[in-house]
Amino acid sequence: MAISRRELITGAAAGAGGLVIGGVTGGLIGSSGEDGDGGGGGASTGLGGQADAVAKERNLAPEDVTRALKTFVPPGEQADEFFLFASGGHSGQILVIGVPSMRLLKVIAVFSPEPWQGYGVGADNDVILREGTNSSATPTSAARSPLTWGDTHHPALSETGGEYDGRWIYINDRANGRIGMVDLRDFKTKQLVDVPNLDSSHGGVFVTPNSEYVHISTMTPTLVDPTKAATALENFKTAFRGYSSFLAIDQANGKIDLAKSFQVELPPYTQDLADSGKLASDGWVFINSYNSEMATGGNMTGGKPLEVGASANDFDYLHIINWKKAEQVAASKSRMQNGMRVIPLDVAVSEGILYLAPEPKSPHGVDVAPNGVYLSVGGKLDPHVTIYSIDKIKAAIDAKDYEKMDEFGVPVLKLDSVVAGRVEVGLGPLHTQYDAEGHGYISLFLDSAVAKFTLGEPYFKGDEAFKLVDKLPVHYNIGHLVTMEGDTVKPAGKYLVALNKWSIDRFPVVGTLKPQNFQLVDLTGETMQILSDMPIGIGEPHYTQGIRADRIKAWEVYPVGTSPLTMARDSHAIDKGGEKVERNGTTVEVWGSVTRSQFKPDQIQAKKGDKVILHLTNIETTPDATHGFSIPRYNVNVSLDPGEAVTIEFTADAVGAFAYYCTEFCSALHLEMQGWLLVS
Ligand code: RUQ
Ligand code: CUA
Repeated sequence: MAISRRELITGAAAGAGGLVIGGVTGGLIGSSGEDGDGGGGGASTGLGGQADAVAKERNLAPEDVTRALKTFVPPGEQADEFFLFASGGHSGQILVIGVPSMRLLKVIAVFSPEPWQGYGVGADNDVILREGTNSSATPTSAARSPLTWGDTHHPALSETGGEYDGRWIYINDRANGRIGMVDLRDFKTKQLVDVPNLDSSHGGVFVTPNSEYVHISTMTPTLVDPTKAATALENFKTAFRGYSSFLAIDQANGKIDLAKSFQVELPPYTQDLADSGKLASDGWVFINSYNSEMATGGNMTGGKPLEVGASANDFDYLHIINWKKAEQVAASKSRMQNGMRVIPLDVAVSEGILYLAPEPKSPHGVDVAPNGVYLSVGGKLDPHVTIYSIDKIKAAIDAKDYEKMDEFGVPVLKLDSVVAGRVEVGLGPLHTQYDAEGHGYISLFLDSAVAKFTLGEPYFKGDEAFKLVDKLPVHYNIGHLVTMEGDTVKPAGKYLVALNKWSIDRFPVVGTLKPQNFQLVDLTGETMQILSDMPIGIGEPHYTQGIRADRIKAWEVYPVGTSPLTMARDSHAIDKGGEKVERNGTTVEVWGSVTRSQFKPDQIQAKKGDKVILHLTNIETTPDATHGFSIPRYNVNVSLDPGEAVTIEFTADAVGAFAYYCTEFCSALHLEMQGWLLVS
C-alpha cells in the first residue's frame, strides 16, 4: 500500500488500509496540513551562504529549517526548557525527555528490572520490587511470586498550590492495580504499593493540589470476595465494586502511608480517567466511567460481545466526589477492608460525598481547566467535547436537581443543569490539555488530529466562547497529548506533544513491531505547527506531564555512603581505608570500596553454601564517576553512582572462580577494574 504523506494528511486516501482519517474539514485543516509537511525542498532558507547549501543538499524546505532552528540544541548546551515525564507503558518504566529537543534523557526503572541502573538484579533495592507485590494487599494476590513487570500509564508530578514542585512523581501499573513513587532528587523509585482492593487501574491517577493525596481508582471493578469467582459474573452488580483511593503522602519523603489513606466505594461501573479539582473546584475530584451497562461479555455462550454490551447506552456517568468531606467521614464512618479504611457506598451517598452526572457515550478523558471552573469530557463515540462547570455542579447539588437515582441509590444530576458548553471537535475525542489563555487542546483518536477550542468566561465571552478555533492533523491515531504544565493552575503552554499510537510510515522499517510517535507541536503561532517526530522504541507511553526544567533540583552525586533506599548514610557504608572482610561461621561479610580503578578487596574467598554479604561504597565525589559491579553467573549487576552505598547478598552455590568486574567504562584502567570471587 503506497500512500504519500500528503495524501494521508489531506484525507485523499481516507479508509485505505483501515486507517481512519475522516472529518478533515475547512480551510483550517488544509493550511495546517500544508504547513505540517512543508513544501518542496531546496528553496532558499534566507540564511544565505553555507546554510542555503546544506538545506539544498538535504532537500529541506524553508519551514524545515525554521523547525530545526526552533528545536536544535547546540552540542554541549542544555537548552531544553521543559522535561516530559512519560509513562513507558508495558516496559514498566518512566521516560524522561527534553523539550524542545525531544531527546530521551533517562529511563527510570519503576516496575521492571533495569540492569544498567542496578535495579532488581541483586542489589538491596530488590526489596522495592518484592514489597510491590504485597501478598496480603488483596486476597487475590495471596502467595504470588514477585511481579517483574508493570504497565505504567499515568504519571502524576507532586504539586504545591496546584503547580508542579519537582519533588516526587507517582505512576500506576495498569495491569496490577499498583502505584510507584519516584524521588526526583535522584530519579529513583523508592516505593511500590500494591493498593488494597484494587486489581487494576487506568487513568485515575493524580495528586491533589498540595500533594495531600495521590489518587488511584479501579478500572475494571474488583471482585469483593475472590472465593466467589465462579459465579461472579452472574451476580455482577453485588459481587463487584469500584474504589476511589486517596493514598496519603508523607510530606517528609513522598512515600505513601496506607494507615492514613482511605477509599470511597463506588458502583461497579468501569471507572476510567480522573482529575483533581483545583482553585474553584478544590476539594472535589472527578472520575469518568464507561460500561455503566455493566456488561460482562459471553461471546462464546450466546451473550453480547463485551464491547457491544459496554457501549449500548447513550450516557455513562461522571463521578463527582467531595474528598474533603470524605476525609472527615473516613475518620468515623469507614470500615476496614484488607487493611484500608473504606467509606461504604451508602454512607458516601447519605453524607453527600458522591454524585453522578450523565456524560456522553463511552467517555474517556476528564480534565479540569487551570481556573478549576471547567471540566472537559471527551466521549469516544460522540464528536463533541462536553464542558461542565463546577459552579453549576455545586448549584445543582445544593438544589438537589436530580434526574434520578442510579441502581445503587446514587443521585444523578440533570445534564442540562451542569453543562456549560459543547463544542463539535471531530471524531474520537479523548483528552484535553490547556494553555493560560483559556484554550483547550483535545486529542481526536479517530480523526488523527488535535482540536483547539475556547472555554467560556472569564476567558472568552459571547460568540467567542466554546468555539473550535484550529485543528492539526497528527500521525497517527493520537491518544494523550500534553501541553507544558498544562494540567496545573498555571500552564506554560508554548509546546504540545501528541502521543500517537500508530506511526505507520513515519520511521524507517525496524521490523514488525513499530515505535510509537511523539510529535512536538509549536503553540506560539497563529495556527498549531508540527516541529518534529520522535520515535518511542520502548513500550507504549500513555499519559505524560511536561514540567519546567528549572523546577527539578536533582542531585549530581550522593554524599559518600548514601543508601538510595533511605537517602541517608548507610550503616554499612565505609570511607577510604575502612575496607574489611569478616568471617562468621558460614557467613562471609565484606565491607568494600569502589573507586577508579579498583575494587577493594579484589579477592574474596568463600566456601560452597556460604552466605556472602557485600557492602560496597563508591567513595567517589566526581559527577558521573559511576561504577558497576557484576558477578558472572550469579545474576548480579548493581550500579554504584558516585557516593552510593549498596548491599548485595547471595548464597555461594556455584563453585569456581568468578571474575567480578565493573560494568561502566569509567577510566583508562576500566578493564583492569575487576576482582575474583573464589568459591571452593
Ligand atoms: S488513557 S489514550 Cu490509557 Cu490515559 Cu487515554
Ligand atoms: Cu569502574 Cu569501570
